[in-house]
Amino acid sequence: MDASVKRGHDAAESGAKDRTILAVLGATPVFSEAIHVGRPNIGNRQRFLERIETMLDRRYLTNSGPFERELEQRLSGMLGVRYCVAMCNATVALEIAIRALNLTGEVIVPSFTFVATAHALQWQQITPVFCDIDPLTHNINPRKIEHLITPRTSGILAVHLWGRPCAIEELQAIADANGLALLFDAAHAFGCTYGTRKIGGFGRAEVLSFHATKFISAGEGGAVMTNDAALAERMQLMKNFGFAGYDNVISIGTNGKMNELSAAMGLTHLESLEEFARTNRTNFETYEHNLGGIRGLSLLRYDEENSPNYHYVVVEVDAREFGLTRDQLVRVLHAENVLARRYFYPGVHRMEPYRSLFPDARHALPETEAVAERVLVLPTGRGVTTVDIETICRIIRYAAENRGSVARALKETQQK
Ligand code: T4K
Repeated sequence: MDASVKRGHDAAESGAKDRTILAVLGATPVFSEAIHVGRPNIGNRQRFLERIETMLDRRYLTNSGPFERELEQRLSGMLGVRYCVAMCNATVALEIAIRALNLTGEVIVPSFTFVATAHALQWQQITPVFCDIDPLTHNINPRKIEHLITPRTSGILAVHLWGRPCAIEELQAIADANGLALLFDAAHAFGCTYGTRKIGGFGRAEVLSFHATKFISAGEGGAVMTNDAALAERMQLMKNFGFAGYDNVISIGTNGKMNELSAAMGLTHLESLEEFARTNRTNFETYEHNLGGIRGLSLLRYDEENSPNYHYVVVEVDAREFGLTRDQLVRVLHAENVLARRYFYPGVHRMEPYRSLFPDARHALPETEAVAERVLVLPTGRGVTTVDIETICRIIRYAAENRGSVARALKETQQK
């Protein structure tokens, strides 16, 4: 029996269903092992091992190897985008795309994202100018962009958060009207669409992540997708120190190459894409069914029209209605070994170096601040079972129903 399946059975058999007490109220944690957000999806082991054998046989481990090139071709074909430049991770891919696009000065970016989005700019002395989000979509709010544009602004870096596409047309119109480059951080959006068009082909370029915790993983990995031949060529050079051939360096560069081990894993996981998507969807529906009717707790919905990958199960906690704050609920879940995450708390503007550089940023980011206090990401993927999810939902429901005693117990433990 798969470890996670066994764990689910244990939880069910140990009476999780009828538990009248939570770990924060003194009971034994319902899960004996931690349940993580971001447990990697693992594809066909045999196919992966065969590829590793092939890699060893041909003694080609990195530097534009056959698997890396095959992955680039597969991704271009699949997403209908002319060029794909595979990289070692999405952070370096963002840095290289930003540099190859000649972005300078200031770039407008949401603060409600993983810190890498802003770091990729600041790392190269480009100022991230934080823009507020739309509280419904959690994506950058196009209506808040124009007043942030200054003579130093060179681009907009938008994020398709949770795999839900940004307001792409509005963003493109603003970029065009102001002569700005539009770049997308599509780290969450692999396999998703904007209506009928696949994410990957919008703006000047889009950046994908194949980190271990992502929908399709290469262990570590990323890629930049673009329809611009000259841009793709610049990025291919930049990811390999600027080498155009033996002993011939023709541009500034770094080491952004994807190694063959990662490419082999990426290719293998691509073959399981539909299976992973099905699991994510079933998990999402299990959460939807079991969290229904809990006051003050809302599950972030996906629009079928945009072919969601359902890779993130995101809930928002309205503390007044729910009776506990999001952070109190996190403590309840962590006590049960359910390591729910507060992505992307507290907002990049409250992390260093941005907190020191822009101490007043929060005044212009009211929606970011509010959403960062409400959001909680729950475990999904193939590492959790339906029974695990039902148990997690029961914990949440029970906490809501016993909010008074839970709040008192949490206060007492905090005072100790
Ligand atoms: N843009 C956006 C919008 C992003 O979300 C990200 C990355 C990037 C850009 C940059 O992409 P990359 O350069 O990474 O390709 C994690 C990931 O490290 C990060 O890739 C991801 N976003 C972010 C949302 O989540 P942490 O700091 O939360 O990771 P960590 O180590 O806490 O891992 C999450 C959980 O997953 C752990 O509790 C344990 C579990 N886990 C993790 C790994 C790596 C496993 O069970 N096995 C594993 O192998 O950032």
